[in-house]
Amino acid sequence: MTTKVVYFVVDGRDEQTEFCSDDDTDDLKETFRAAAEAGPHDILKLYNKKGNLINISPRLSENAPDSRYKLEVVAAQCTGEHSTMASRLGFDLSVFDERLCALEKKVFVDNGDMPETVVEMKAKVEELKQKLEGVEHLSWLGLFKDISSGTSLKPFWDKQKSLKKSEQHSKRVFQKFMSMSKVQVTDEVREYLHKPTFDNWQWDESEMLILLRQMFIDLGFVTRFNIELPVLHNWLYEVFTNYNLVPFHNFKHCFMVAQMMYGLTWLIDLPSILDDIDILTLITSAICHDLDHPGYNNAYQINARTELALRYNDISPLENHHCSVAFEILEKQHCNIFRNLKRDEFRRVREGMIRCILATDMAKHNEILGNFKTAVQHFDLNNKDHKSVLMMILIKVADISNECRPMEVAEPWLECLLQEFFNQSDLEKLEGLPVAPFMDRDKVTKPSSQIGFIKFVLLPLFEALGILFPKLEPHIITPVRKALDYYTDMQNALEEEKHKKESSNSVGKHNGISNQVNGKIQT
Ligand code: BYE
Ligand code: ZN
Repeated sequence: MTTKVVYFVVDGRDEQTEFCSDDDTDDLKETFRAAAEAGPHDILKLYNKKGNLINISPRLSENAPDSRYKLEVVAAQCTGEHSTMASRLGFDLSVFDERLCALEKKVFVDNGDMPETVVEMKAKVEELKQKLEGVEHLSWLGLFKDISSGTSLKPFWDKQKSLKKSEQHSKRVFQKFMSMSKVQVTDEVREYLHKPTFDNWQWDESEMLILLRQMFIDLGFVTRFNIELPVLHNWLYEVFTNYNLVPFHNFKHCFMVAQMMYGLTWLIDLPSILDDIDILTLITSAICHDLDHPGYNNAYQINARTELALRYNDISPLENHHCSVAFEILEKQHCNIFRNLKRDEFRRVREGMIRCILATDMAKHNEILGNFKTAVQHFDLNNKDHKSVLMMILIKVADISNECRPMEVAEPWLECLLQEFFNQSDLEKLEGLPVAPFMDRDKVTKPSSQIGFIKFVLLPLFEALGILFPKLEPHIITPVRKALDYYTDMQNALEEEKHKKESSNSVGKHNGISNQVNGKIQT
């Protein structure tokens, strides 16, 4: 075993190191890294006197102080989309953090006391971490341009592509759908499909296509409007492929809204108060109401000045888009379920669908509910405006009705919604756009979001509809009140847990809330 000494210069400083020929290469690199004050992701380059790049290894030849090697540090390249600003800057604070923690432990065990320097170092790392987190959202100012140029985040439209279903997946669903299309749906399932307690999580997408087809058959649309079955299949499949792979506003959400509309149709016996064109309008609107949703809401579209916001001048960009895609699909004759409608019938369906789909913009909520409450006072089905606002309320109710469902059905939907919201707020932080507090993963919990939403949005809306249709009370109002109790209990349990943690003097950064989205609350 021979001991070697090498001399080198780094950053204008003279340094030297001693090592053994059978030392570990990584250990030696670590020594050089320390001498260069480099981070774990930095690239080290060692040059000899001739300016040739040489390998850092224990086989490195010894040299003399007057023929020093030259050590250079190159900031690490950032290729990952998810890399933080810290790692883009060439160091990863979490590694320092981990190392310090290990050091802290060791020192504490060995010494029984914490040296001032370690405490100081920890505070420094924490301070630096916070500073970086604090400016990370300012990336849009271009402050970090040179660091991230060429390697930075993918542009928005690139991300969009990945939201699209793969052809392979879509084709498999279509094949399964077609292979089942001759199969009879049992009376039991047809009956179950009428109920707001229907559990979507038990069915796959091709089965949902079959069930949507069944709704068209059982409502008598296929015969009444002379809809050819192959056209219905093509249309349903086209609708399916035009829903994106986003956590919430996906094809399953479309199915659930359509199924709730279908359930309401039977529960309040809509055919006795509306004509078949109106019911066709309602069910078709429900199926089309979120077509091609990108998973980011109108506020994002407007603030980020997306193509959609530009096209629709900030006026309900998403809802205008959903509706436009719906009619683009219907323009293809092999998908046009309305192709045998009379000109006047088509005109009415189109007008109605545009009205219903645009009514799903929650920015219009108070206006629509206000109009409905006024109409309810002396409701008259012969009044066109009354009928129109009733249809708008029905699609709105179906759209946000998850909490009417049994808890096992509703709660995963809330998790999907929060996931979509968190994805948006993460992107907004990254792009330096305004973030709505209800979307912020640091501010929102399942109960905190639902308690207010149920009290101030769901109950007033459902109760207004309940005045016109008292029969609905046990189906939509009672379960929502139960959901309110459920989330109130959850809130209390969370508060208690927080207090317990605080009193046992282990106040940490995590309050157990952020875990909720993926896991169930532990009480
Ligand atoms: C709404 C608007 C857009 C998309 F964060 C979805 F508390 C919704 F505000 N929906 N749909 C169902 C909902 C629900 N929003 C909320 N709860 C629902 O059950 C509240 C939200 C989680 C939040 Cl309104
Ligand atoms: Zn929707």
